[in-house]
Order: sequence, then C-alpha cells, then structure tokens
Amino acid sequence: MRIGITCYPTYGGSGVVATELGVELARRGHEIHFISYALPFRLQQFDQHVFFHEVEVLAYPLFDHPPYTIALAAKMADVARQVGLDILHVHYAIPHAVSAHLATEVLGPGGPAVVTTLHGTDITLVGRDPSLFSITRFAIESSDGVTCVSRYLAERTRELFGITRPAAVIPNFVDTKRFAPQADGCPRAVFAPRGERLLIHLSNFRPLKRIPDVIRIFAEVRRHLPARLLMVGDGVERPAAVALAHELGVADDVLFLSRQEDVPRLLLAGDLFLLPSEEESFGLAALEAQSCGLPVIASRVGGLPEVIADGESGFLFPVGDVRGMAEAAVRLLQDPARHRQMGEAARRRVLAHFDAGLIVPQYEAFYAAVLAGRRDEQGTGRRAEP
Ligand code: GMT
Repeated sequence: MRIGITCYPTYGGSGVVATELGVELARRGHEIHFISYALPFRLQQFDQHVFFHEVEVLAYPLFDHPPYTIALAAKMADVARQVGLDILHVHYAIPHAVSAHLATEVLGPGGPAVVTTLHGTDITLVGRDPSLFSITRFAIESSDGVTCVSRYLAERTRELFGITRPAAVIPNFVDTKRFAPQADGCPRAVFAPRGERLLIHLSNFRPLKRIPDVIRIFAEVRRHLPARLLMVGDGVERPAAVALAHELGVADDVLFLSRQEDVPRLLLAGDLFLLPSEEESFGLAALEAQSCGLPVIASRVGGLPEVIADGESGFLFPVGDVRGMAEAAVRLLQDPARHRQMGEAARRRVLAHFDAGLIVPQYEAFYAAVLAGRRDEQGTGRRAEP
C-alpha cells in the first residue's frame, strides 16, 4: 500500500507512535510518505520505502496566524495525486483530520481513504474546547476509519462527542529489540556514581504530568535510601520543578537532562519509572520503560491501567497520592528480589501484548478493512464500517 502519515513531528507520544508505525510498515514493504512541517524527530532510519514531504506555510503580513491547516491539506492533496496514496493516516485529530478531509474534497472520488488515530488530549482536552468541538466531531465522523490508542480513549470519545460509529482500539506499541533490558545501555555509574538507586521520569513537562509530584515522590524516597532522579524532557513546568528540588533540599540529586534522542540508553540505567499524571490516555513512556525491564509507579487514571498491571508490572495510585507512590517505591527498591521479579514481569507483559510485531499487523488489517468498506460503499451506495 501507499500510505501517507501526518503527525506532530516534535516531541510527543503521538509523533513517536506515528513515526515508528511508518518505519515498521516500510519494513513490511509498504511505501510511506510522511507529510508534516518538519522531519519527525524519531525518523532516523530512511530506506527506499520512506519519503518525507515538508509542508511550507506562506508568511504574509496580513496573516497573524499562518494558515497551516490549509497548507497541510494542499500538500496532502498534492502528494496523494503525485504518488497515488491508498491511505492517508493522520495522528492526533486537530488539525490533521480536518486537513485530511479537506484534501479528500479537493481530490474528489478516487482519493485516499482517511484513517484518524486519536491519541488523547485531542479528545480529552483540546477537542472538547468549545472553539474546536464541532469541527473535531465533524472530522472524526468524516474519517473512513478511526482508531483509539486505548479502550479508555474509545469510551471517552463516545461519551464526549456522542459518536456512535465504533472506533477500533489499537494500542500503542514498542520496538522491543531496541527497548530491551539486554541492550547496550548507558553505564549507571554516569548518573549514580555511589551506587544510588536511579528513578526516571520522561515527559513534555506539561501541567497534566504533575511534575511537582515527581519531585516530591523522589524527595520522600531519598529520605529513606540513597537515590537520584533523572528528569528527561522539557516543558513549561521545568523552572518550577528546579525550584521545588532546591526547596526540598534534593537539587544535587535531581538531574535535568532536557530532551534526549536516545531514550532506551537512559532507561536502561534506571531502576524505577515514575508517571504520576493527572490524565493519560495511554502513557507511551511507561510502556517503553517496562519494555526495558523497569517497574512503573503511576496514577490510576485514563489508559494507564491498560498499560501497567497493578501489583505485577508496577503500582497504581490515585492521582496526587504522593505518599502512597513514595512508600511503594521505597518498599520495592529495598527488596531486590521483588524489584527484579517486577521488572521481568513488566518486560514479559510488553512482549506479550505491545510488541510492534503484534500491533503493526492490526493497522495493516484495519487499512485493508477500510479500503474494502469503501469498495462496498461504492457498490451499494451505503457507508460500510471497517
Ligand atoms: O495529548 C498529549 O499529551 C499529547 C500526546 C502526544 O502527542 O504525545 O500524548 C497522548 O498520546 C500519547 C501517544 O498515544 C499517549 O501515550 C499519551 O498518554 C497521550 N497523552 C495524554 O493523554 C495526556
């Protein structure tokens, strides 16, 4: 198949998933055309099946806001026409699903089928804003097929948007060969020179990640045992987090590493992953950590219970339960046998349910069903479900 993929190319789980999906599909012989305003940051492996089409937005003094949504639609239509796309797969509804719809209108009959993957805040936060609600619902309803990254998100989409057409749940996945306990990781001594236990958090440091909770959990853990915290990523909450680490007297043991390309190397140095988010439709970083054999301590919220098996591959607590999370972390880090068992269980769980080899074929089957549904629709004049 010839597949166009649009995603946010900068840091963020939806861009990571879209990129990894494109790379995996290319490995399986499909022709992949990434269409976005910049090269997706995890796209490092070009091969003869992977192409990138940059969307350029005209700067004109009259435009206070550059018209990205329509420039993207125009580029989607151009690429579809030039290479004959079968599928246009957009990740994150806003504005990508709207641009895709517009592109298909430009192209007329015979254009690609549009598949929209909903990732999280496109539904739970941004899309439900009154300024975007009706266009988001329209874009979802006009897609030929819709997938959600968790059962939770599919349910929320039904609740919030009243969309009755079922969305397929295709969970996120990870390359378990790259994110693997036995891979060549970063030496622990770089970060923990005195043999301290190493806790890790990775995110875009937005308020919904509850970054202060990460620092508070760590400060509590460090009262009980020698430990350090790696803060990977960047975002608006970073300055407050630095200040809080000083206030709590743990600044020397909290290392802010900013954005990092080679995430597996860092994860491999760690003992425990923290994700105390307010909201999380899936929690890709928690999946990547578990794939590297790290137990995860997280909030019992959104799709996280689908990713982390409470008591088996990590521990889940109510949002904001800093004390509960800290106590669980201390107990686990003081019990090497239990810690090892949990890390192994985390890895086994990822291999059994979230390996790229299991999930990517689900997308291929979904594309095939969408295309078959379209052919039926053209035959009978009725809309078919994938
Ligand atoms: O909504 C966001 O926070 C952005 C989005 C992204 O692009 O990173 O994250 C969402 O999609 C990820 C990939 O599917 C999920 O792992 C994240 O849980 C989800 N974020 C939220 O639901 C808050």
